[in-house]
This record gives sequence, C-alpha cells and structure tokens, in this order.
Amino acid sequence: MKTYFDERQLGHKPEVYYRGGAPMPHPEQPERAILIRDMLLANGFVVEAPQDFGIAPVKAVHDPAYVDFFLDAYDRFLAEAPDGALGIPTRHPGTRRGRCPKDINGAMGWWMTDTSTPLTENTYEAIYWSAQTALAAATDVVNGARAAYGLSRPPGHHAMTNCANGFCFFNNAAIAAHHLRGKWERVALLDVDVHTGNGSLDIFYDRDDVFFCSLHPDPAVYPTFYLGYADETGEGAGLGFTRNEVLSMGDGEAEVLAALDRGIAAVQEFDAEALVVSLGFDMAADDPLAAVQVYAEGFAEMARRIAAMGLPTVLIQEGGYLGPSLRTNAEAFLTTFRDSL
Ligand code: SP5
Ligand code: ZN
Repeated sequence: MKTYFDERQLGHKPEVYYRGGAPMPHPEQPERAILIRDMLLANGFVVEAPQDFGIAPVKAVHDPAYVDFFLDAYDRFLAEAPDGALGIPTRHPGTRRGRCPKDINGAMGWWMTDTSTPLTENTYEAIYWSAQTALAAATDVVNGARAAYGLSRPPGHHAMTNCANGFCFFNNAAIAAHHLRGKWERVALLDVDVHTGNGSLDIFYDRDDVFFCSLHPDPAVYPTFYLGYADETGEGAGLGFTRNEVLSMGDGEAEVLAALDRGIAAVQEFDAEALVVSLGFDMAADDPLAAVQVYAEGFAEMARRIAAMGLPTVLIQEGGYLGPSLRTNAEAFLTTFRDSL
C-alpha cells in the first residue's frame, strides 16, 4: 500500500483555538503529519510526494469562487491587518442569503463559518497539496492498487461546498470520492473521524452516486451541532444515500465497532464498487478532543473490518491530535490494514 504526503502541507500554522471562548494552542498542528509520516517510514511504508493534478478536481466538489478566495486571501488580510492580528473572521452573514463583499474581513466571514480555520502565510499552499495528496492516493487506486493512503493535512471532512470550518478548507476525502467516480458508478465514503463529516454530508447530500456514512456522537451534545443527526438521510435524488451512525459521548469500543458494522452493512447494501475512508484517529480515548474511547486494538479491529470489505479503498487522513497514543493508534490502524489486504 502506497502512501502520499507533501512537505508543503506543513505550511499552514494555526496558532489559537477557542474552546468555549477560551483561547488555547490550536490542536491541528503540522507536527501531527510529521509524527504520522515518521511512523510510516519506521514501518516500511513508502511515502511518495503527490503529482500535481491541478485545481480542477478541487473545484469539482467546491464552489470555484470559494476555492479561488484562498489564493490571495492571506495577503489581502495582511495588507489591512493591525499588528498581531490573527487571520480569523469576526463577522458572519448568518444565513447564506446576501453576497460576498469585496472587503477582506467581510469575505472571510462569508467563506468561513467558525474561528478554527485561520489564514496563515502558507495556508493556500498547504491546503492545495493536502488535496493533491488525496488525489494521488485516489489515482493509485483508480490505476488498480487495492488500497492507498493519503496523509492529508490540513484535514478536510468539515469543509462544505462553500465554507471552511472545523480546521478544514478543501474536502480531501470528497475530492477523492468524486475522483473515483471517473472509474466507478457507485462510491462510498465512510467517515470514522470522531466528528461529524458535515462537509462531506453537505457535498453529497443530494447525490445518489456517492453514499456517505459518518460515525460520531450526537451532534446535539458534541459540536458540530448543526448536522449529523440520524434523521438526515439525504434529499432529492440523494434521499437514502446519507447515513449518520450516532454514538453517545464516552462510548467504548463495543459501541463504536457495532456502529461501524452497521455502516459497513449499509455500504454493502448500496453495492459500492469503491470506498473512501475519512480516517480520523480522534476516536482515541486520550485524544485532546476525545469524545469516545477507542484504544490501539480497537483501531486495529476497525482496520480489519474495513479491509475485509474487499473494496478498492482510499484512506484519507482527517483528525487525530497530539495525544499520547496518536502514533500507536495510527500505526495499529495502518499496519493492520496493510497486513489485512
Ligand atoms: C478534522 C477535525 O477533527 N476537526 C475537529 C473540529 C473540532 N470541532 C469541535 C471540537 C469541540 C471540542 N470539544 C472538546 C472537549 C474536550 N474535552
Ligand atoms: Zn475530528
């Protein structure tokens, strides 16, 4: 199983994260990717730099104006920013009715719905290459590999067609899933990051060609708040092609694996021909954003069950933060997955 990563993904450097209004160091640090990359190399994986597939596959799932906004957004922000300012929006339009203003601070609020996706000096380069890493893994599978892993960072699954949130800018897994549609008619996207894949849900909600299933605690009590409820099952042509497997806060491996089995059964019922996994390691019991309690053996068991589906599979990195067991859990999942193919 080939793996992909580009050093340019390290350039996005968020500083501050607000938890309940309290500033703290941002959890989505470049060191996460370095840690996982080093684990891959230590376990005999080959880590390749992605080719450049251009921006068109990114614009295939996102509003092109949203994608283009990031090209010079930081420079525009910096040109007007007071000393010490962070690239975080302080105004939001509320609903999407209205228009994106020329003013950079207004535009930031238009395209970003929370404060966790700051613009930093090399954010565009980082999110561009994070998406290219996902496309490289998807292309490997399109070309006949049984599986590939994209060490995408910044993560992607919260990014909607036209807004950034939850540390995410471009939806790497959605970009990969759409790319697989060039070869296969029915693609499934299975999201095992602890958070709701609200961006992926948004992107595929009205489509019947990409089945989306996310595992996460009840959004009413664990933020993402706005999406991820069990009764959201798609709309229009997409009705019945979205599934939310809602966990409870503090659930253990038995509950998580049972939800995974229901998700896998739903993907099989859909008769998927290929699979993308939004692979977060933040289901870990000791993750800094912990909400459920999965340990290394639980991650290994998730890997076995997903590999046993027998589908061409693209693994895309999502969350999983700098806690004590991040390296062990990533190693458990990825080496077990490789050895189960
Ligand atoms: C890709 C990804 O994992 N994004 C994470 C977005 C997190 N958003 C809300 C997290 C709320 C965290 N509450 C923490 C409580 C810890 N005790
Ligand atoms: Zn997450």
